[in-house]
Amino acid sequence: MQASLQPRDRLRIAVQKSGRLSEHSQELLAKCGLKFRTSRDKLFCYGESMPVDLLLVRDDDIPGMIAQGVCELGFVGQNVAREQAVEAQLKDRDAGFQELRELGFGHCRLSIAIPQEQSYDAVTMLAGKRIATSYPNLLQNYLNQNQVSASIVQLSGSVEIAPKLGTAEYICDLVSSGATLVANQLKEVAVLLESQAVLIGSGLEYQDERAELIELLLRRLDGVLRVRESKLMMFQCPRAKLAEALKLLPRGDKPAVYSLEGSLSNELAVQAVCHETIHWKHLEELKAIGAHTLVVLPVEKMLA
Ligand code: PRT
Ligand code: ZN
Repeated sequence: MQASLQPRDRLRIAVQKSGRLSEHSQELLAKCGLKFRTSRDKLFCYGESMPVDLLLVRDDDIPGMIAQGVCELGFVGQNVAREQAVEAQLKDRDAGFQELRELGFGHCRLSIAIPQEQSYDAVTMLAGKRIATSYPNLLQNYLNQNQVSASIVQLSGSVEIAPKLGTAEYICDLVSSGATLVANQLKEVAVLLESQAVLIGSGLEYQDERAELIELLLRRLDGVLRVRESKLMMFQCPRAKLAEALKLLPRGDKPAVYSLEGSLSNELAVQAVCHETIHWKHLEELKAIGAHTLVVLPVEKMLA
């Protein structure tokens, strides 16, 4: 029997111990109502509010830990998840994990960069070059898809100095602001993957308490992700302008409409949860057709 399918009454979630994703991952779990007691070795945190424990590990280990059944869920960069999924695919075996949700933080891209003074007009220019990367499988996949043959120099860090050291002509690395590339006189020429943090899970159907815990957590997580960009918009407008006003609202849930001072009043109050950013332009357009007393409020929790 697979380790992960042996009955267990507590759920385990793996997050990065220290690094770019740690803080946001733990914040998100806190918003889902999870509280942990940090243990002395700081690798295992006991869940106090629910039977859910936290494992603090290196990000690269998280997909494998799920595949081995050490934990059920994990927060990791899509770049790490895809690299390991593509590796499994290229070796014709099952990755043992699935992406469950995109989490909206840790945004970056995996890109090819070349020395600033060189020109680049097509992927064929990679042919015969040495490209340094920590993502050999994603790069190989990209080269295969474009039917280009190049040699991959696998490095575990400091990829950006490879061209200067002469170990490779080009690099394939994560970029967010682009400052590291500029500092190393490199320029981004192709994007292989747009990445962000994702929640991954085993995709197994558990027959014990874990099934319900996962379902509950996903429901809460969806609520948290949904309200992150959401705002409650309230305003008043003449009854005759209601249809026009509703068309001007950013995307959101069906608005509630109330009549003021009894049903015969010509003034209506509208309340809408919007899931897109509400810009000043939205408010000004509403005001221009006769809406007034426009208020935009943050949403803290929501159960749709
Ligand atoms: O110790 P552990 O193995 O857990 O940590 P790590 O060093 O492997 O990971 P860490 O904390 O550096 O990154 C964790 C995850 O954050 C990555 O897998 C990505 O999903 C995400 N992320 C977001 C980034 C970046 N932005 C990023 N800019 N990861 C790395 N970088 C590096 C990049 O490699 C390059 O060296 O930052 C540099 C480029 O940044 P800019 O802003 O100069 O372009
Ligand atoms: Zn790592």
